[in-house]
Amino acid sequence: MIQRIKLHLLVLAALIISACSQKPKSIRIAVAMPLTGDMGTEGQGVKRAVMLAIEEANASGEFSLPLEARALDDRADPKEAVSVANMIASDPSVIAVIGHYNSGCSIPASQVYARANIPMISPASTNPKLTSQQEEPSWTLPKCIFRVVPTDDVQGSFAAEFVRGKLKFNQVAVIHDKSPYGQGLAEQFHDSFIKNGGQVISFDGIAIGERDFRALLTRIKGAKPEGVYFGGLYMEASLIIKQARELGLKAPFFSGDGSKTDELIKVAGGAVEGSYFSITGIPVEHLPSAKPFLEKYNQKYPGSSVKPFDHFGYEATQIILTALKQTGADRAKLTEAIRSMRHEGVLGVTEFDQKGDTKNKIITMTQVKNGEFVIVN
Ligand code: ABU
Repeated sequence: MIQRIKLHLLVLAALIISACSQKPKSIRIAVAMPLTGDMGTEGQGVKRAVMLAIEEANASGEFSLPLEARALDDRADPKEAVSVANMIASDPSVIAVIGHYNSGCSIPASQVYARANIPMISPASTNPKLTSQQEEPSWTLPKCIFRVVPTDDVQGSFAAEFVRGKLKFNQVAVIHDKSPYGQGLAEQFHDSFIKNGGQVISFDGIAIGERDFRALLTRIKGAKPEGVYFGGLYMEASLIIKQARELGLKAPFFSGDGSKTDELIKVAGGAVEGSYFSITGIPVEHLPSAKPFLEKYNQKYPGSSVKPFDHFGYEATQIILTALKQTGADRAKLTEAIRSMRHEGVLGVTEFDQKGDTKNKIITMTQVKNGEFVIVN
């Protein structure tokens, strides 16, 4: 009996030694996005862009091991995002993460990645806290959180200055979806609009997933705002615009980068005509440096329209691949290489500041005209 136990222990030890000494057969980059639900359309776009970059890298012959994307669905749910982050952190073949999409997911997940010193680059999350938390005295983890999009303090102020300074509106109503992104952006807009001499006549929160906004919109209509600003995502934005127009609330509608997608036009239809949406960066179709990306994307994915954050996802992947060429597959070394990188690619030049934010601060205002987003500022 004792002999048999000894034999089993020996076999077990041999298996463990063999597993530990096995060289990885591939290098993985995780893509943590909402891949289902309302936001699934947007996350799937980023996933397509990341896979395109990885396919090109494999074809280049510049990497010693095959590269793979490991895509995981966070369902735009913060709890699911943390669960996904734990799965990623415990996969030794994952060297970096592209994600998450929603700030409400990125912020809690980032702490999991930091504990494992896995570099994370968000292509879409714009709440300032995602990176600024790394500057807090209580932050003792590696500073491995980055993003390639400008933050909501920049975007909220830009939108408020447009509404107040360019359109000369005096009084607006503000609605938000109570998420870190939506509420944060609405607060930035609110503060900047008031700082510029405007008046915010109401400030209300709705819930993501809510479908009937008529009671709130009826109250707002009674207050006669010159404009309505919404901080949140495209599904709620579409329904708010539709229901506002049905109720005869005709004041122009404004929102941000979480609402600006062709899905909004599909849901809201003609009701969205004339509405304004600020976006991070320059629309991809107007970006000369993104022309090769667009051609390759359209060739690989015929029939799939490029979503607003796809080129950011592609660029984030290129940054990781450039770092990988410099350092090899070492999470900590990759973080340092990304931090000091000057990357020239689809977005032009990307460099990161102390916090891990891109130094690019461009915001563009678009307006829906004849069913298309047109640049107006
Ligand atoms: N920035 C657009 C929406 C994603 C987010 O920050 O939650």
